[in-house]
Amino acid sequence: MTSVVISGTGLFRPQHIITNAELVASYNAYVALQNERHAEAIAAGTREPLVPSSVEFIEKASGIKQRHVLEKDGVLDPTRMFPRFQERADDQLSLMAEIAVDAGRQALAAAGKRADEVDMVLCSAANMQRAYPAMAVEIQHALGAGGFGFDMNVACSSATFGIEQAVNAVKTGTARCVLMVNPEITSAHLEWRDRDCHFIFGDVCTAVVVEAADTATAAAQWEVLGTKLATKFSNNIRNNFGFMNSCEDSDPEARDKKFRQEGRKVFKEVVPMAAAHIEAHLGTLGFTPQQVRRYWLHQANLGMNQLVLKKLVDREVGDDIAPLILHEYANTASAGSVIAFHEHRGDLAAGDLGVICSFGAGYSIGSVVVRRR
Ligand code: CO8
Repeated sequence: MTSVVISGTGLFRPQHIITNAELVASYNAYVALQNERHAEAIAAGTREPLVPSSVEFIEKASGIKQRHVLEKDGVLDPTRMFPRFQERADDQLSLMAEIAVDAGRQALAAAGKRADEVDMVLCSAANMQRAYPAMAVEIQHALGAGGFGFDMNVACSSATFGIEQAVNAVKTGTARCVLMVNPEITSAHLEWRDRDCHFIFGDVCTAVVVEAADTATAAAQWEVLGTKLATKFSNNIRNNFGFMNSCEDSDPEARDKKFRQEGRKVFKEVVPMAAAHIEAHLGTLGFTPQQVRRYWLHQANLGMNQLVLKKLVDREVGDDIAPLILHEYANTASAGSVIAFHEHRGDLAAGDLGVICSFGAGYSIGSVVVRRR
């Protein structure tokens, strides 16, 4: 069976940063405006006043300190609270494709590959900018890649599920070199006016090159020893935005239909699932969790990652075993574990074992066990 490697990764990081202090100041200005607007109803007891957000809560509950975003003025404007993007003509590169092309080029350069050597492009993300033509086909075209491309979405597990599709395509001979990209424009599908979740997400794009070991020339390669995917239906993280919304005649005053979650339930239910999933996956490959040199975990919540690791290795571990990127990037949906892998793998030695693992909506869990060559 063909041995398959990850030979390069890339990361597009938007230039704008929103700190927790900026975010909370804007949210609290929105709260003051709303409470003023509805002062009579609040005084009459027919409406609950909105409650301010706080930096202390955000940092304690999540570990997030800031987030990168593609556009910040619109998000921070208390009379708007979502990014301001210029609509582009059909003959211009779309925004999602633009950030994917940037990350994709970096990954190809790291792998020492030309775009025309790529014969499969996978665009795998929690939301697509449009239904069709597939984002992956536009990215394939913009890069000058060959073969074919398609889109896929498994929310926060889109990247690990994408890596498995790439690995299988190379193993079966469907493709020789796959570029898998995760453009996550979370700022456009976050309800910034919801105190429970306004702090959670940030924008980025990650890219991964997967190819047969016998074609790989990169100095550092990561052999994929195995992949394991699992899903279990849950309503605790949902995005009801979709093409049928305009036919449903819903209440125009109702909350934005995009991201919402029962954060506590997700935390409690997903932690044991993720730990058991990783342990079982390692077991099928003949390894124990203690033998893993590094875990590049999904980046949703600091406490969540600490608990997953505690269940796995029965002790507290630090950044050297499970690096965190959450404080800088926030939750970047499917890109989080790939950012951790991109930024924190250079110090590992040949033979070292690592696990890339995502968990999120669906529920979905994906793990990729790799060994440095
Ligand atoms: N400021 C101050 N106080 C607040 C705030 C705030 N902003 N928000 C809530 N509070 C208050 C609450 O009102 C509550 O008060 P009380 O105790 O008086 O009722 C108290 O703080 C505690 O609230 P919570 O129970 O909600 O707080 P938690 O400690 O549970 O922390 C978290 C909330 C951080 C959300 C936490 O539950 C968490 O991280 N859970 C895991 C979430 C997770 O992993 N989700 C996966 C998400 S992503 C995914 O899979 C797909 C996403 C696709 C992309 C979408 C892009 C937009």
